[in-house]
Amino acid sequence: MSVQEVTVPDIGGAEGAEVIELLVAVGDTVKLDQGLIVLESDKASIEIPSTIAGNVVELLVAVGDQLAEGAPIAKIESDEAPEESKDAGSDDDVSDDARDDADASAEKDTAQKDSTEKDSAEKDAAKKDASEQDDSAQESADKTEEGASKAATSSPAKSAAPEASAAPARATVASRDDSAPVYAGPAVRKLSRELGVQLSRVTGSGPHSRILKEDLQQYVQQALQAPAAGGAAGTGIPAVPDIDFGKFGEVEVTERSKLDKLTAANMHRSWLNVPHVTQFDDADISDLEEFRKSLKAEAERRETRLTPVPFLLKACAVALRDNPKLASSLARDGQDLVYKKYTHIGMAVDTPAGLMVPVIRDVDRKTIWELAAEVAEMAARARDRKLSPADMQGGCFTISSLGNIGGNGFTPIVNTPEVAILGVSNATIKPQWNGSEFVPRTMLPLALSYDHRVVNGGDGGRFLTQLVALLSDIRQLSM
Ligand code: CAO
Repeated sequence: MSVQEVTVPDIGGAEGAEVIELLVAVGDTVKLDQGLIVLESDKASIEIPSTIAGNVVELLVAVGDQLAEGAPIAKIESDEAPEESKDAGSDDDVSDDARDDADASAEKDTAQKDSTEKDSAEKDAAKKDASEQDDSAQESADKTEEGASKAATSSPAKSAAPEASAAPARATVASRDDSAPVYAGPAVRKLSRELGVQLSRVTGSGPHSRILKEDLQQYVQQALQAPAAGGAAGTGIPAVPDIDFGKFGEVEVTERSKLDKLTAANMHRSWLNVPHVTQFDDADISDLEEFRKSLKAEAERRETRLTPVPFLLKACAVALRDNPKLASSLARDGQDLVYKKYTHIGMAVDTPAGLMVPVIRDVDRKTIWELAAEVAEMAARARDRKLSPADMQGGCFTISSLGNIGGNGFTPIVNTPEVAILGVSNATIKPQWNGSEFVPRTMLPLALSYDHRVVNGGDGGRFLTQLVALLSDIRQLSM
């Protein structure tokens, strides 16, 4: 019989890891590789195994101690000689397998505060857990990912999409400790891998927030029920935290309109699917504005209004004719490009109920007066909620004009399955250099966003340059 000291092995660069759990007590019989304590660094919780089988005669650490490599943990009386080779290999074990087992041992959570409370059933459960362990490589990969996730995400980020759909879960997550380690047994870990669930996002209902199988099942159920636009379930994208704003002051919660929710889903889909590029330019519309204003009386006679929008529609129709890719759509999972022989252009309309995009058909074949009348009519019907679904279908391109509202630029989101959209901002008078002096000109800021899978910078640049030229000299619109 000899008494040997078990020390902290190389724990993978963790400096000053804290003892968060004692897994054995004086008098316990331990097997080789059985966990003695759990250390927690800023990256992971690590179970430190015994390098020898025998009886624990003295525990040299307490919960809360900071330990580094070489620190003594326990004295173990054994009739075996210490296994040098095992010692040498144990570093690796700790880096991989022991890390994997760390949370398994946390199942014996009553041992964390008082090892004497441990009962044999728990020991049996721990043994069972240990026997359930998977292939260590896979376990290690899982653990690494989880460790990284723990280090990289804050507590709010852990409150993933599913919590958004369940008030009780929300409350639980909101109060969850940011730095709390994830406690779950190997069986639960295995199930989480099979289901593709990151355990750091699951709220544990067991002692010490240990994650039970039921917690995992509830998480998955909530994830499946969560509305697509409400979170990032299943996408792998970290969900936006669900905040209780009432904690900071008075709030009023109102239900969003159906239209708002639909728009949100469309925007989200476009934003996630389309690699966006936005190009900017200013068109000198001084002459256009002069011409437009000269037609005011004629417009009144025709009982309509002539704003810059009909000119924009017309100019876009010409530029789309010459740059047909910007009016195309991807088909067959991105394999084919569909070129359209028609020029239907959508026009974003701001309505009290939300954003609507009626489509003006055959823009290329209509006069400015016809377009002016149709813009006014479509905008009125949109605001009166009198558009039919057919009125909003079939667009090849969209114009979103915020010129009447203000601002000098914005980056519009492509209205899929279209591949390009023009954002129009407020025209203002700016000094322009004419070669010999600065002159005041009315400049219209334009932003062209496009789907970079279809439209290259060259395509976009040519389209926008032509558009600027057309708006700067509207005589070309008739060419
Ligand atoms: N710069 C300066 N003034 C502009 C302008 C511009 N780019 N565009 C329009 N105006 C002026 C018009 O000339 C008009 O003034 P006058 O009567 O003195 O000529 C005034 O703004 C009001 O125009 P309007 O809004 O009544 O009509 P419109 O044809 O310019 O626009 C519509 C129609 C439907 C595009 C617009 O009303 C609208 O809803 N825009 C918002 C679109 C939107 O929400 N886009 C964002 C989508 S993403 O969230």
